[in-house]
Amino acid sequence: MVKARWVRLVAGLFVLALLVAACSSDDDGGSTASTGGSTAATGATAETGGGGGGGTTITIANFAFDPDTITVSGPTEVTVTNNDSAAHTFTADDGSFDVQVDPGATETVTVDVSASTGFHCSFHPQMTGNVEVS
Ligand SMILES: [Cu+2]
Repeated sequence: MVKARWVRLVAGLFVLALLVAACSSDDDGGSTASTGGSTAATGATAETGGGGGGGTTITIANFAFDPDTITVSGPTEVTVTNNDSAAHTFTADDGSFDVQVDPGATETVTVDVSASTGFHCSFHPQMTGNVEVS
């Protein structure tokens, strides 16, 4: 008789525990939702990355720009990496942008030109290229 009452009590506690557990997992659902929110924020960051992806990359190697012609439409971030052992610059013929890129370094400059222009390296006049506006 006492044993049966125990069993009922334990069974009752067990059901109670299940209910609490169920509530807890609802809470987990809630925090999963807020995790989703921060994932959305990360998505916004990815969008920014996408904008950067719209940028252009130029590599300098063997005293030459590669590619030596880039096309922009509106202000464009251009990332220039110098793989040479000499310093170079990425300089607009019209002076609208000018950045020095040391050996092994990467620099980013905003190219904002309204008309096509040439660019060059200030140190090595034979290094030239063109920005075309689309
Ligand atoms: Cu140079």
